[in-house]
Amino acid sequence: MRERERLRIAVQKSGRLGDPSRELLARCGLRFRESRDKLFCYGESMAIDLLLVRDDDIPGLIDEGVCDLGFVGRNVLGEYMLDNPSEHGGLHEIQALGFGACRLSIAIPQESEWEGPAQLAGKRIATTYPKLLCGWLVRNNVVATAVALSGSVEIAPRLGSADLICDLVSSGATLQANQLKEAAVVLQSEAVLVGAATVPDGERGKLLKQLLRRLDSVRNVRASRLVILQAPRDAATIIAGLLPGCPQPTVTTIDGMPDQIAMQAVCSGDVNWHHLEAMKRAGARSLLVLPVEMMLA
Ligand code: PRT
Ligand code: ZN
Repeated sequence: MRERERLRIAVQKSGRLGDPSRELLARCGLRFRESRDKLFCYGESMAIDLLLVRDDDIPGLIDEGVCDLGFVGRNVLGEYMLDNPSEHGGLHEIQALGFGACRLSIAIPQESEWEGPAQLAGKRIATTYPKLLCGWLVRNNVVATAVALSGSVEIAPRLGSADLICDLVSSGATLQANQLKEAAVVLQSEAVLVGAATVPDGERGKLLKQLLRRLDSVRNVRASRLVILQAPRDAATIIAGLLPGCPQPTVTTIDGMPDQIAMQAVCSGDVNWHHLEAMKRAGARSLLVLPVEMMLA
């Protein structure tokens, strides 16, 4: 069989992760043409295509070599990896993507007190993530039963099929609506980029590395701000020390004002009013904070 030359990424078709995943790829400069059945997107700007699928299928598609990369929740990836110790060299989380944050948590009835893992002994816990739950129970020396369900976990206690639940939580509103409360976090999750443990050879390998560099850059840009200011020359060192993220600022002279400087710096992380006020007290003026659109080191 001829080696596939185009890189293929598995993305959730609909649901919580579909849109943010595709937005992130668009920010990396990738443009696609969707097939009529909306299951395949042909990469027009680079030889990178998308397969639009259910999130649960993403780890398997990479494991089988159908796709090279995927955007999926750490919860889905973690459960798959525990369930399928791979014959194909394994999958790995390449990087966290900063969206889709949630927790896989054990929830107990609102009226119960949480006294620690030991109180779960002998209980039946309904979950869609039995392997992750069992791992947590073992690590906490608790003998309890994971009742594997494919959905509607939160109603299991009312139906009598379980005593407690272990489910994904973000705002906590669903737990509250079911008279439950979060007791212990089994896994902190968010969307992650997953790939095979071995990088493909040839053209696909080059594309993969190029895409990872762009994803890194998009992530850095998101967390970066360009700070521009003017200040007396003798305050420059103090002001540079107040810039968040310890950047190396560029300092230039201002024509006709030998005792004044202009400074600009790309700061990583949050630049807030507190930072600006501290710089102003140190002598800075004409302070500007701008978002960064693109960055290539
Ligand atoms: O159809 P497909 O199988 O592709 O989608 P799906 O229905 O299985 O997945 P989807 O789109 O619901 O979730 C995809 C991924 O988003 C999950 O695997 C998580 O990694 C992540 N994610 C982030 C969440 C949540 N937040 C979340 N809140 N997944 C599910 N929920 C559920 C939660 O279990 C609760 O029942 O949403 C409900 C509301 O949460 P609260 O706490 O805000 O009330
Ligand atoms: Zn799913």
